[in-house]
Amino acid sequence: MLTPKKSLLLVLPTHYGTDGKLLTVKKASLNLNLSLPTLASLTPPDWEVRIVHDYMHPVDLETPGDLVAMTVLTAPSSRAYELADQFRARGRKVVFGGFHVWARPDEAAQHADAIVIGEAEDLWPAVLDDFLAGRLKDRYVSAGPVSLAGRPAPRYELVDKRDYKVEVYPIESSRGCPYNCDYCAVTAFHGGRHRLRPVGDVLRNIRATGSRYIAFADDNLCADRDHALEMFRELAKLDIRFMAQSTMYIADDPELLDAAIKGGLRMLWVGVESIQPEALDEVHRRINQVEEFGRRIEEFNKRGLLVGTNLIFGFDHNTRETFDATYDFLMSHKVFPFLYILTPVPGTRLWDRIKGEGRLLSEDWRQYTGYDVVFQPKNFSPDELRDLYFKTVARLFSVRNNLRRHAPRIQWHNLKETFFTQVAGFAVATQVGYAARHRIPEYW
Ligand code: B12
Ligand code: SF4
Repeated sequence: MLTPKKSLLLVLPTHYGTDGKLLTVKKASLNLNLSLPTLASLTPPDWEVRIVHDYMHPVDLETPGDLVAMTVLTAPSSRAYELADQFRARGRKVVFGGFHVWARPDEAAQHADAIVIGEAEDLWPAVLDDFLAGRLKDRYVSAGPVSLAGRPAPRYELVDKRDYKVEVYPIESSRGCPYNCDYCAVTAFHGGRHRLRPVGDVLRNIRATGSRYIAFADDNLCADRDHALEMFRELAKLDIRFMAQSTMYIADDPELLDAAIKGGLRMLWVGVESIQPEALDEVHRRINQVEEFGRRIEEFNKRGLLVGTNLIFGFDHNTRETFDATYDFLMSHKVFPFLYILTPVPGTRLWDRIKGEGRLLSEDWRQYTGYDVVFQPKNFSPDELRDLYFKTVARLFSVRNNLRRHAPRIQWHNLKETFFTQVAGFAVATQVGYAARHRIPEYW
């Protein structure tokens, strides 16, 4: 007789927006979550696995699942705790993992039957075995950076494609980052090591998606030049289109940049973070040379790339003038800006400093979205900073500015070619602009 399969419910919790309401959307633009398809791929085949994205399908507490596991970042942690408490009140066992659990293990442990600190690869099968044997431990701690070689392909088929406007598959070619900026949790979490996946494994994963559209989840795709170049040359044989994050240094290396584009790079995210050198020094972001920004962005623009730039407001060196100067800079370079309010996330050096200086105003994680002010800024009141931020985003993403940025690059006679970047970019930009104008939570 066949034993019935055990079932595992994997949950991506949503978060609360700046309006205090739980954020739910009918459809989001892109699925970039890789944690749950990865966890599913590490789960033995005798388990039935289901993935729920709470953003589109607020979790039904009656959903079957002998075991419930959630991935927990800081902003969605309040929602994760709420859901876990309700599941546990119904007698269900809950396991947590992810960055917030690593940063705040004692807090997370109050809401779960077990927590996993660090990477899942070498621990997850043991957690499941312990659950089946009725001896789940309170805490599992990863022994250190795992090897990325020979890992199975993430199980994307468990994510409902209909929840997303553009079909794109997140893939990793490396983990960690060789740099160590004060506001970033990556280097501390990954133990300061930048690890590579063999190029053959990456290609195998890409082929397994059956899609041409890929988003690299790496923090810095080109941190290892030889690995990146080898991969780009192989990608060129697959006829795919991809988006990725890299430092701006790739602009200074035409051989690498051209190989990336030949391999299918169409949208590049770079961390500008601030156009003020003093602000970058303040958070020990030593890799950006402000005087080179314009030239480097032009290298990307002249090759037809859509350039997404992350920028942060709220540094001690920011003044009211910073907002207008940043607006002018971004408009003159026609980049696709993503703007955040500086947020001291637990587990980072920025958190230690702000807390140590007595400037932390809130430890309510619902506010840790990057769109709210949780610490006392130096040159503004929290309300002023919030106000200037929202006004700048709304200005940058006005319908007119969106059109000015995207329309010239759309090849109307060949929408298929530009769909992935310009048309999808335009769709995201419209959503961000709307959210900023109405000051409602944003999930793209
Ligand atoms: C892709 C990405 C996104 C995507 C998708 C996010 C998502 N929820 O999946 C998007 C663009 C939507 C996004 C948004 C944000 N992000 Co983000 N993002 C990333 C990025 C670059 C890659 C994540 C990834 O796919 N990694 C690969 C997977 C396989 O690794 P993983 O998720 O860490 O999972 C492993 C372990 O952590 C563990 N694990 C994870 N979950 C679980 C669960 C269980 C049960 C177990 C056992 C184990 C386990 O096992 C996995 C395998 O080893 C990371 C940086 C990074 N290097 O991780 C930042 C990062 C996760 N993001 C971060 C932040 C701050 C944000 C935003 C707040 C930014 C903003 N202001 O908008 C929002 C918050 C979104 C939200 N509401 O959750 C921070 C998180 C810090 C924190 N403590 O929360 C990170 C670490 C970046 C940083 N510089 O510090 N992000
Ligand atoms: S370069 Fe990017 S990923 Fe690396 S430490 Fe700085 S912010 Fe984090």
